[in-house]
Amino acid sequence: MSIQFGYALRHFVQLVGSALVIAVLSSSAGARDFRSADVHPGDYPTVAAVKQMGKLLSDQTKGRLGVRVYPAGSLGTEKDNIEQLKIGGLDMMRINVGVLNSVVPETIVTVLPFVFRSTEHMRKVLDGPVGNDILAAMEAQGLVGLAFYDSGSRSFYTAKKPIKTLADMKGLKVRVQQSDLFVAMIEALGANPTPMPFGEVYTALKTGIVDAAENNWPSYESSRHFEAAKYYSLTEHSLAPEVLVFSKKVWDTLSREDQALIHKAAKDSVPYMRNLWDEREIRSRKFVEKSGTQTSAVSNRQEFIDAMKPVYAKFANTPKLKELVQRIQESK
Ligand code: BDP
Repeated sequence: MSIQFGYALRHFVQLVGSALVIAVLSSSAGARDFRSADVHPGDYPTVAAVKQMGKLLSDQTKGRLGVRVYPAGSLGTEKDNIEQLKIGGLDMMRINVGVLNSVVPETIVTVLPFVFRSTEHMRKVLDGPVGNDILAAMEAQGLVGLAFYDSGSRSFYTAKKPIKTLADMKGLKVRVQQSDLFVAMIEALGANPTPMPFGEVYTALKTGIVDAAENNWPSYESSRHFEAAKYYSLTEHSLAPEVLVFSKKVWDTLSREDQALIHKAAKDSVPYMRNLWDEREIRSRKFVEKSGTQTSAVSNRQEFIDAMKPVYAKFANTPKLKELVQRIQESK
């Protein structure tokens, strides 16, 4: 037997073997666990909430349907997950809207700087008709939007010195999500954006590839970015939420009843998530401040608001997006 043939045979046996394992696992007791991806670790509020969604679904169907979360980026980056979802190689994902901006333009309006006046305003908008319209817009892109989760507010953190004024942003190398809107926001502040996946940020900060990044308290804490960038400056420039998205390819194979149950379980996990979130924001902040993080306010938040305004015209650039922005702003 030639070496190549031996190798090919072994490879074939391995493939058949793993296919059998998957078949056996997925046929156990007739139960079906939808696979859901998340970049955060097991104890993060988004992961815990998707597990809760799975529990609700399993209770409703007496164990026939459930959700299995693959945490900590074990199924790849968020960008990879979008592609996997589109082809039906993955059933579900919990993802930040930022990465969806180029795929579903309607998500842009939820990322725009300072578009939400408060957490309350954001929750109200996303729970209402505007939120539903954005979720519905995903369908045209092969995605089924199920529900929004909170992600708090994003602020900048830096390795060398705190950001106190807009001038401090000048020339700073800032990591952003892989989103053109985030890139433009950083440019509008006079800094240099570097888009990269979440999993690469810790090393980028540690090695000086970037000087800064921006995120909410829980992500800053759980990713241990606080070890590499100890100045956290409260710009609170975006409340870009999290979203639960199902693969339309897979969705279309399910009965209407099962689709409704999945939808309901997702929606019902939202209050559970928000409780975890509110508690975690406080805990994460306390933890990092105890570990050396120095938090400061910016001296004039208005200069950040004014500097970032031009991105509205550039990104909310269709009648549909303009209308969504207006509805957000008019919502009390
Ligand atoms: C976190 C989001 C996560 C993003 C990450 C990022 O929960 O989905 O991947 O930010 O900045 O807040 O990439």
